[in-house]
Amino acid sequence: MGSTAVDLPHPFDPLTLSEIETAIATVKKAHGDVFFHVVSLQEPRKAEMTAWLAEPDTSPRPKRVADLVVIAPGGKVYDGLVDLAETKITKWELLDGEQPIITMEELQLVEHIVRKDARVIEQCKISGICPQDMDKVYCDPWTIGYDERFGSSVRLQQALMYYRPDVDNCQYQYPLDFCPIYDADKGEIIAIDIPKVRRPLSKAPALDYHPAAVEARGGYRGDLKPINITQPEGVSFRMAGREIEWQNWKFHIGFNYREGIVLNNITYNDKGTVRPIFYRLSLAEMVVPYGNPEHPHQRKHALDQGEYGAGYMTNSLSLGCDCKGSIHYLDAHFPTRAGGLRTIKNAICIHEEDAGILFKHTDFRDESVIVTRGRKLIIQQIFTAANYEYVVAWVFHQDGTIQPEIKLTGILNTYAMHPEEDTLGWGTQVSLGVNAHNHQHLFCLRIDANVDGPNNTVFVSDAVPSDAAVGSPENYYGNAFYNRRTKLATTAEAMTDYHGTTSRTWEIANTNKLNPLSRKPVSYKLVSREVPGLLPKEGSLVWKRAPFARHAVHVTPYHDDQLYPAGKHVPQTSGDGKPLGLAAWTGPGHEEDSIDNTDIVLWHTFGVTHFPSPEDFPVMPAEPMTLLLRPRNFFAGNPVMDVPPSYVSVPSQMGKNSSNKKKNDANGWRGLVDATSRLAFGDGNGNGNGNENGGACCKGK
Ligand code: ABN
Ligand code: CU
Repeated sequence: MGSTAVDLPHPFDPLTLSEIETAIATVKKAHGDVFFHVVSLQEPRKAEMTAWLAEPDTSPRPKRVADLVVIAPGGKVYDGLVDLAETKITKWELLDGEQPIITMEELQLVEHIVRKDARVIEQCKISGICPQDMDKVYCDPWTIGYDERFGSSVRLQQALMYYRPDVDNCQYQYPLDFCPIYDADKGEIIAIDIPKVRRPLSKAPALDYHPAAVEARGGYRGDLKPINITQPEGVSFRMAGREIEWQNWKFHIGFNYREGIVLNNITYNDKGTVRPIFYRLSLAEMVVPYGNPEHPHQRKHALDQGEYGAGYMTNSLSLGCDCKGSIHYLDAHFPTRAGGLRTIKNAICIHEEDAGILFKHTDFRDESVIVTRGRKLIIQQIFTAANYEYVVAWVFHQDGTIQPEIKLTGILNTYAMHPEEDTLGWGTQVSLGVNAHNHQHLFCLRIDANVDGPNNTVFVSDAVPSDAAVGSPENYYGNAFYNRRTKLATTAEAMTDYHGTTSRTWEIANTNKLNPLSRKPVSYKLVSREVPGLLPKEGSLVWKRAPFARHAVHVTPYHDDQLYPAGKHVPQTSGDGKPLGLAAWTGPGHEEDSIDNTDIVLWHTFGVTHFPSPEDFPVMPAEPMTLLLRPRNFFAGNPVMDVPPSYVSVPSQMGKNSSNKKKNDANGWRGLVDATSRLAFGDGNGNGNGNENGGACCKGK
């Protein structure tokens, strides 16, 4: 029977430190010392979990299970499961030619090896670096991606090389032109890729972003006054463990090594009825393909989540810097590779922000007005994928909208450039001697839908003109247009792309339930406008390895464990042979799988194509990408009319009789005017910049 003990982790909670410890001890007891690449929650099977969520007091509580990936001596890779209550290994499967996620510990070994390798020292000399300066040579070791010369069985990394003459220099401004390849099993460099045309080390002066460098170039701007965010009465959300409640929303905040933040069991309380919307939301994978055709840059297409892990790379966030205001933090716990424990403090921050105007209307006849300010709830993490930072925010709005947002900042991936070199259009000189190659940042959002229940259907929605000709009886004046909704009934039909010209959106609908007014199915609409197609061609390495990037939308019937759209073990996949991830779930034998009125997962790939420019260097101002999951025909009306207005006056109060207006002030209808807001430059009559009446919008006095 289900337990309600408060000290038990919620079934969606990430593994606790002691659960990670138990899983590791169980494996060590059976198999001795191995390297732990993954020790993470195997999320409960959905059928069990939904039964428990519906009846937590009477349904069995889902078991706590650890999902493990280890490398045993001899480079043998195992996928395992440990039943934590029973301390029992329930699965132990030897993998053939698959490489688990790379850990930061593995990456950090490579730099030391590279510096001591005679062939690397020789190449540095050719580039113009003396052997005694090898301590100034650095590398960003990337998984090799895939290289047909070496295959998948040997664990390999490619070392992207840089020179950093001063330890405080921007790491990416003196790239070197050769690329050593590191064999992780042997612990040595086994090859070096050397370009046909050499690009010696740039002699350009350093361009840095640290304080001394900024001071040397004129210093920091001095005209910024503080902005403080105050919440004198605290926050408006409540946490029970990792479950949050805010403005009718309720959901669970999980976190794992790979996807980072995972949101589960997202519901909205619609005037007393708790309505399910999404069973699970996460950023499931991403890929950053680079567009320079010269060998070996085809290997540069980081699948950062499957290869390195958005959880493993996550930052410890700090108050007032990464997030301002009243912040609630959650930590993340992981294994070390050797089987220890590590904690990333403040891995997730949770806070509210003002969201601008929620709604407003002024009656132009009498200037009666209603203005209501909105606020948003933000669940955020930031991860550092070597040179780049990704700020991932899950933004919840009061009106039922969820807005995933990713900001891109950090430093460009760079390559050496000869002073006379033409970038041939494949990149841009962003600083003297620094070529930043064209690339894309494509993210795959996994939407496990539950719109008023598990049985959902996706429609592609296009704004189109009437088919009828101008002058025809149906469209005599030619002005008719409508919303064409096309049902996606099978996985094959669901592979769809974005069209800006038809304002294309995708509707996740529950066709079993109609809105009482519009008579349309209740739905959540995916509104996403930054949806570049994958630019590397069909058949290219990245096209094969990142099947999710081939279309803006894929839809699959739900199956437990179908979580990773480029496969579970991503390093060194070729994309040939056994199809992986979405290529398997939508490929041969599955094209006709029904996604009509059933439990479905929608996979959405969005992002940006980045043609670098000097403004992006030496560190990039953050570039946001965003999309919306919006209720459409979901509510029976505007769901936020009960949010207290900041100011309201009604026509009957707006007569010329000023005493009437005063009375209206006293009755409180003006609402919750922000008493800390002030006129920026006084009131225009030479008075100071205070406003005792609480801000510029108190015009009903
Ligand atoms: N972007 C590729 C990457 C991520 C983390 C560490 C090394 C390389
Ligand atoms: Cu970029």
